[in-house]
Amino acid sequence: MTPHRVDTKPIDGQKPGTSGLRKKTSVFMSPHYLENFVQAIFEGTGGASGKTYVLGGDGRYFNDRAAQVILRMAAANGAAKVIVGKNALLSTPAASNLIRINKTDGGIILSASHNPGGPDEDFGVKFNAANGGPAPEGMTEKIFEATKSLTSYQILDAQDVDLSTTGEVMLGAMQIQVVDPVADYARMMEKIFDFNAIRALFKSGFRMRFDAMHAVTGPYARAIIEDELGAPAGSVVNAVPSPDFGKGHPDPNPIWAKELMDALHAEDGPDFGAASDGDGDRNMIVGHKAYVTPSDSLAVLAANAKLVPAYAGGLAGVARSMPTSKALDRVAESLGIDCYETPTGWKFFGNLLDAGRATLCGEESAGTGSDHVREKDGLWAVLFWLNILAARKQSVSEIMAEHWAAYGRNYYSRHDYEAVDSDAANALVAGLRDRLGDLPGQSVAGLKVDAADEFAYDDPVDGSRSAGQGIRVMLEGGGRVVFRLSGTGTQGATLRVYLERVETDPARLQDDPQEALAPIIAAAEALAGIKEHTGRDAPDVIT
Ligand code: G16
Repeated sequence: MTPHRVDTKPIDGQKPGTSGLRKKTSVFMSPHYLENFVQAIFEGTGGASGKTYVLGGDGRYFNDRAAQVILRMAAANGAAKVIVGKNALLSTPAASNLIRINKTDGGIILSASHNPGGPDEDFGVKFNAANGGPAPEGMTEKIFEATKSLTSYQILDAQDVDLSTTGEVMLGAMQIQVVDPVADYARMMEKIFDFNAIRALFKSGFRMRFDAMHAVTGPYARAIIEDELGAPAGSVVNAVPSPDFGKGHPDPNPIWAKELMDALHAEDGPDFGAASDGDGDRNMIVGHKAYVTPSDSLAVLAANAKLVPAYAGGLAGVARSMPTSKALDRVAESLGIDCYETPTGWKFFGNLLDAGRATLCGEESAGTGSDHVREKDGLWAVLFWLNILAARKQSVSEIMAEHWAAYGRNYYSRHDYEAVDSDAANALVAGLRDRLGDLPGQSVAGLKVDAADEFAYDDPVDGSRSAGQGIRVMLEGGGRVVFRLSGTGTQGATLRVYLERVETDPARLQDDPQEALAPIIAAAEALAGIKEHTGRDAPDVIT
């Protein structure tokens, strides 16, 4: 087994986005593409020599091949050890946990999250730092810089490593430890939640359906929800990870998890439904005939955190990404704790969690998590809800109704325009940016603009500044529109329009969100000229 150096040239466009580098699978499979990026990860983070890493992915097409390449490259670059999930599988939160409990130097996670998988779909690689969280911007910049000057990469000439059985094996001078992807994660969940209360809930006849969407959480959910907590067999569906996610789109929202929505809206449907995404960090929560938006879910978790053993002592603070609704802010205010507003991207929560300023964090994009790891965690959010349901002995819709009665309801929706021409999307944002100074005081579709800006974040822990994080327009009466271009798409641009309005009238708390938001939707169109710029009459996805 000889390490050798392969000559290469920089490849354009290897700039990590909101969450690592995501491209079409065929791009990642093209000559030197994966190898260049992995070498850049090593070089951009001070070299691999003597280091220990965690490695795993969501099982999508090319996951297995990419893992073998990365192992050979880690060995050739002098890494001391790689801890890898059996069959190269690890959910993102489980990888974060392994990085932390083994005090490794970081981890490489193979996933394009909720994007579909397959030879014609998407693949992704992200690097997580030693705290278990996504590489912060300073680090991804260094990785990107390294991609621009590569002249060679190092790889070992070797056979594939058998990753199908747990145990230790050597690859050249590097140790590989193949671990059960579920065991340590399940142990952590048991320490956080009241498993006995949840067991009693299932014993009482409570029915749930967890849709793993043919992705990585299947084995985790089966082991924890069915085997440990006693939910009847069959409560977890679509539980076997498949390389193309059963030809589906592993994005837990009412559109892509329609099967689950239908089941929960049937007369005799289960009491509780949940889903997770490709790599297990996102979640969707739905009660019987009651969909809970991610923003509302975050607020409910914060308001009920004391019911969970690990958070019974109270929350240090909470944080949400800027486009996430302000439902969380109202809970934080009543708890008397800080609520931080960060740019989109889990990496921005890392410093707040490390510094002990925030305990719970969340995003409108179906991500919720806490200081137990440094990633959002889909199954954790589901167990949190189960813990609350077990403690409160109420239905999801009763809990929501009481929550809105206490705090008001932040009607919220996100409209996505996908695969829009990039120039057109940039022109739309540039047009808004140019008018920011003039907007306050103007009336748009009958609503007065209170304030408008482009969001910039000054990290209170390390003082770094992240600018250009979305256009915000605040409307009279607590309404808000945010315009942002996604940082995770792989085709053209995705325009996200985030719409929000607060309602405190007790008689108006159960309206249809799209109807409740109609004035805000009209204001968004009037502000940005979405139809004119994108040529689209309606969004592709409404969540
Ligand atoms: C990633 C990030 C999230 C972000 C989401 C959407 O999630 O980790 O922080 O909210 O993308 O980002 P964007 O609006 O830029 O597409 P995931 O689950 O895809 O890793």
